[in-house]
Amino acid sequence: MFVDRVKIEVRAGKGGNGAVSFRREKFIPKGGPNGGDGGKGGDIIIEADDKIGTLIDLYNHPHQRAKNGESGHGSNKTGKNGEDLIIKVPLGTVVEDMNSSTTSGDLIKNGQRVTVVRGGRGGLGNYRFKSSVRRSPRFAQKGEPGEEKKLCLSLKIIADVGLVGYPNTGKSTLLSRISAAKPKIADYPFTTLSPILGVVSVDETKSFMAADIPGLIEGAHQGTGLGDKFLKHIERTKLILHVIDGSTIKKEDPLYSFRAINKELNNFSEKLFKKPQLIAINKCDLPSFEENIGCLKDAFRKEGFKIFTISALTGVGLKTLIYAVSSFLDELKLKEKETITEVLPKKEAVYKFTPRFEINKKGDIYEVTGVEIERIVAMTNFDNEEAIDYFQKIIKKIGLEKALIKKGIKEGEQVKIKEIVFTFSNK
Ligand SMILES: Nc1nc2c(ncn2[C@@H]2O[C@H](COP(=O)(O)OP(=O)(O)OP(=O)(O)O)[C@@H](O)[C@H]2O)c(=O)[nH]1
Ligand SMILES: [Mg+2]
Repeated sequence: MFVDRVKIEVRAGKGGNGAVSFRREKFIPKGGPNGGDGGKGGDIIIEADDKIGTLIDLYNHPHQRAKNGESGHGSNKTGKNGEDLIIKVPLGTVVEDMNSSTTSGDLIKNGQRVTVVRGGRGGLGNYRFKSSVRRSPRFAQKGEPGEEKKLCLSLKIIADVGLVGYPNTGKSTLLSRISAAKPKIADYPFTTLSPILGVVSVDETKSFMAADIPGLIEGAHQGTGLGDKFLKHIERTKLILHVIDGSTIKKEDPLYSFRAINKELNNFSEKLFKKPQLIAINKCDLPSFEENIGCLKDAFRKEGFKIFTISALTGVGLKTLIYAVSSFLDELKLKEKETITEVLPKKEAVYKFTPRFEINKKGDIYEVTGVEIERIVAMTNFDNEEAIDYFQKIIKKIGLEKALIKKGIKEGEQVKIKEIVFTFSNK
């Protein structure tokens, strides 16, 4: 199955908890605190890999988790970091964050990576809380939760050349002849059901990538045949190789199928329609080809297109065609800089000022939200009184206490941060 769009949920690893521990040495009755920090949680990284062709693995496993960090140990030993999770995807995968609908990555080169969620920091061990007034802290921080995101991954194949044409014109036969790809070939329309890539060697030093897509017919944009849903896969190609079956044409209008396909391209996107096209007139080994080629040549000449007569079956004309495609691509390379900026639009970074917290009164409860404060709550062990004391100090330090008073909070009223509810007191 060819899967080119998946929705997945990713969760980075939680940081390990900090340890509470004290030195126990001979002859030292009361050792100091030595609980180590927790390890960092694993990140989740998405990496483009040219050996992968579809997003099927993610379709089957839409929940992806990275490993948690390990808890800290005594003797100030930090816990082990959680291993990062690397998800491999095909070249041309675009990663979108579904909540903010921002593109977090457009993976167009082999090995290119994007970190989509970060693992939580490890909680601090108790030795970190030692101070002149707190000689033996009996609490440590919990690990920070890992980031979570819902992502949408969609694949837009990266190829230099896209093969388009009516069904049965010989696109797959052509790809199988000029590359090592093994697409299905048969004498009926719509043999090819999903895009197939092949590397075409021009000579020892040069090659290009060609993509064979399912055949198109009139009305593809309305879903006729296999529809136009595969056209997005050739949106990023530099050149279209339009394959025409020279053995069967409408005598009264030799360019009928050519125009019909172009109409579908235009209906899909103007950008696609405006891509340069080379024309390959196939099946020159068949007798009926001879009858048609004259008027086809005339018609294309009038339209200003360059044509190549070939037989994908016997191999006639394929070398000339490959060289022509390759030199065309070379010429385009000069303009490549523009193409690259088109593929990777330079987005202006928008820096939003995020307040440290926000207070909203809901009924009788003051609800506090904010990334930083929620993180502090998640990392506090509320079963431990010393940790609670420490938490109260932090609340004061970041100005939350003052802000609550300003909002009109009274002694004994309730404050909620995430799932923690506590009673306000500033005595
Ligand atoms: N005689 C002859 N037959 C050819 C040639 N090229 C392809 N064929 C035949 O045409 C039929 C269709 O070929 P495919 O390569 O499957 O055509 P396609 O354009 O990929 O078709 P779809 O995938 O359905 O769009 C097969 O029976 C091929 O053997 C050629 O150059 N000469
Ligand atoms: Mg085919």
